[in-house]
Amino acid sequence: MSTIVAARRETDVLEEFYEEVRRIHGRALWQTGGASKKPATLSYLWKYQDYRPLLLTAAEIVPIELAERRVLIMANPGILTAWQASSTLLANLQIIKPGEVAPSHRHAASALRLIVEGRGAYTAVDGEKSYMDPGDFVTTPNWTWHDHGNEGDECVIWLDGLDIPLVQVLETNFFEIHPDKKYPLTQPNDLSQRLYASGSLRPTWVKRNVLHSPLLNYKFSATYEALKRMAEQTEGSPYDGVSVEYVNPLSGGPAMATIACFASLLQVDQHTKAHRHTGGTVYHVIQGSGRSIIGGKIFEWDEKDTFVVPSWTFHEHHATAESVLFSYSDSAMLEPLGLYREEALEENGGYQKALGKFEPAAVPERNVRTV
Ligand code: 1HN
Repeated sequence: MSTIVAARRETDVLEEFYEEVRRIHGRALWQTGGASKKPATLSYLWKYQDYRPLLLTAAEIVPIELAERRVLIMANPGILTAWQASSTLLANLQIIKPGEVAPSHRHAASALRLIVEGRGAYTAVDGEKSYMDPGDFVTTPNWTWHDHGNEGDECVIWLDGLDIPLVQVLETNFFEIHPDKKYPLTQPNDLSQRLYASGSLRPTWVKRNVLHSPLLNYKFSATYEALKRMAEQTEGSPYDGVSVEYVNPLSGGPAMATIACFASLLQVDQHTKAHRHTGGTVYHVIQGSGRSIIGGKIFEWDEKDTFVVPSWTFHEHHATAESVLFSYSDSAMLEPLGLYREEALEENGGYQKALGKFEPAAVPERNVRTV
């Protein structure tokens, strides 16, 4: 028998074997590509100037009763669900008009708000109400009742971050609507700020809760002041500038079990070095302007823009004005699971060679459902 015929026989035998495995809903591991599959999260940037007019239009034409939460999703075009910013996190913009209430509900997913513009809106979480100002970072830990309202005279817009994709993958997603529009207020407004905002003084009568921060609202005024005070003495991290984590004041751990949140101050013309780490990270520009090089591509950002750095992707920031970047990431979970790793770029003095500029992805066909 010729070697060619023998080889063909062997191929036929293998094909037949794979077909038999498929018939029992199996796959041969060595045929799957396994761990070498590329992650789907793309480095991506959403411009606030694109979103703002559409949010204002939504406020005109979509009643809050219909939407429950009037939210536009910033969807990563690399991910087929078409509703998540990274493999584990959502990034949305929510608008609420004067006089409106987004009714009380709770879910297994953890959520955060970063206020983008407008004053006079509040979030109430498990009976405590807090009014929110631009730049404030507000926690909604998982399974807490929360409603939002706008008691001011202008529209209020904020960034919502949620870990729903993670909770869905774990098949642990629960959701409940409260029978009342507003959950009853059972605490003085901003009690948690009085108890915990000092950070270094722990009320002794309160039990430690390591799962999530008891502080509802981390005021921007206090965060900014702390960052400026630090920046008088240090340049901070070579990769993130003067960067702080919003921690749980009772444990020193992340603000929420699944989401770690940070604020970084970059000086005019500060250019951080490139590093990469596990943990997909969503950045939001509280103030300032500049560019980040992410995976070799230049992303130009302005105030209120949002961008995502996928896990294990080199990134560095170059501020062209004094800038404050808010960020949140799934890294909170990674360290306890032994999955956190970090690496500095060695070559080229620690800076990436930019290979081009970010371009928005092509828009898919209308109404193509890709879920
Ligand atoms: C949600 O409950 C809120 O409570 C915002 O404000 C955005 C996106 C997906 C699912 C639930 C909120 C959300 C959300």
